[in-house]
Amino acid sequence: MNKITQDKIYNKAKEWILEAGKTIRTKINDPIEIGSKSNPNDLVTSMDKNTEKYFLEKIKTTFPEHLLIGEEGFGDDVKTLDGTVWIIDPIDGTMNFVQQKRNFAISVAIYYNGVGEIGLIYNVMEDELYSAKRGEGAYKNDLKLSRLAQPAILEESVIGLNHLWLCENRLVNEKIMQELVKTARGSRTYGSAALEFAFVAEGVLEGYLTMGLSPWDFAAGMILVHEVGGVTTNIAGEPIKMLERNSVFTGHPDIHQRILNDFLIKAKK
Ligand code: 2AM
Ligand code: CA
Repeated sequence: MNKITQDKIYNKAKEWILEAGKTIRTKINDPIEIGSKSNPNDLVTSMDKNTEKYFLEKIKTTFPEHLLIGEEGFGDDVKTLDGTVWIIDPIDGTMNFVQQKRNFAISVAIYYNGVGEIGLIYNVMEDELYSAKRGEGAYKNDLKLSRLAQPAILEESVIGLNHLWLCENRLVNEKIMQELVKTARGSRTYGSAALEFAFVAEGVLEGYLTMGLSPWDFAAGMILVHEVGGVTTNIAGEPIKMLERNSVFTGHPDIHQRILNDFLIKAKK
């Protein structure tokens, strides 16, 4: 994608994500319809659906040839990443949105022929926009993110992971995961994959591990992390399949390598 096209799409995506976030903030205390999807704790609300429809309408009017993959299914039935494809999670961290009215994000990624060109993650209630264009680094609002340029060691790092990793589960040996938590300086669970990716790009989390994410949860975050020199793979260290559900491990390159070698490879069931 050439620079002029990249800038044109970026400017629109930024305008729309800020506008969508403003609408959510305005309506944050209105009554909402809450339903569930794959399991009783996998929530969806009228706000998720309306926000996705807002992006669909804007994209199809402004860029009729672009395709959309959206969590709530209003977009296109996309089978390949040929052409320009938007991958959107209208609300990432829906449980936080419902229960806490904070700690959720809108995630927007734009891929061109399979290459991540633009990543935007908007922490709606904090009014903090994480953004990246391919080849130009990543920003939190106007601040360029650069903490991943410094070396990192696990003993002084904070790692994001869901507490279910530490309970009996089918993917990893929980005892080894408990050792990881004890070895790191601290662990955190924020409940929004997009925000956890943004925090890795910012350098306030040195790593984030999760068992199962869909393209809309990781598409923008991977671009942000890549732009600051971070690494994203599945928990076996293999490349992410962009159109499938994957386990995901993203982080500072030093921490990614250490956790993979010293913990994840041994923990695999
Ligand atoms: P969501 O809020 O957009 O559904 C919660 O730990 C994180 O995992 C959120 O980013 C959530 O995204 C994501 N997630 C992915 N699949 C999920 C599922 N089946 N149930 C709940 N959260 C899921
Ligand atoms: Ca969502």
